Amino acid sequence: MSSEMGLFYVCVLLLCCSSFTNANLAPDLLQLSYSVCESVPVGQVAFTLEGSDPENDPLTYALEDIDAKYFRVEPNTGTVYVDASLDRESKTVMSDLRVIIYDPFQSASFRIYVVIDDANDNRPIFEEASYETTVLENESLAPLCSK
Ligand SMILES: [Ca+2]
Ligand SMILES: [Ca+2]
Ligand SMILES: [Ca+2]
Repeated sequence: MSSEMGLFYVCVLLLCCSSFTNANLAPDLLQLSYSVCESVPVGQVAFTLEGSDPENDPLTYALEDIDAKYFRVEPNTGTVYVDASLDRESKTVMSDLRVIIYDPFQSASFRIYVVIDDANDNRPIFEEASYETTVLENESLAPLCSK
């Protein structure tokens, strides 16, 4: 047997060994994009993470990266709560966000996107600082002004 063939068999053996020790497969995340309305207050449920695992291992969840500060995840259930007030007018999509799912042996990381849905939460903006109109002297002002 040539030394090259010997090396080949060693590699195959190592691959077998490493796949044996990795026999427990990493969990998967079923959904990568979510949406939550900007009107959902702090402390309320935003969405729920759902992982699956080939061995049905118990899973725990964590959120990481910059946009994780807006949310809090319950590690054992995957329920995600709003943790800082959301504002679609300043940020429409949270994309700097990763979910880490752990089973007892493995972990897996997934980048997720959270679209912030619009609520009608802004007063109308007047384009002019003041508006002028003409009112006749003998016209009743009752419908226009209130005391
Ligand atoms: Ca597993
Ligand atoms: Ca807003
Ligand atoms: Ca809005």
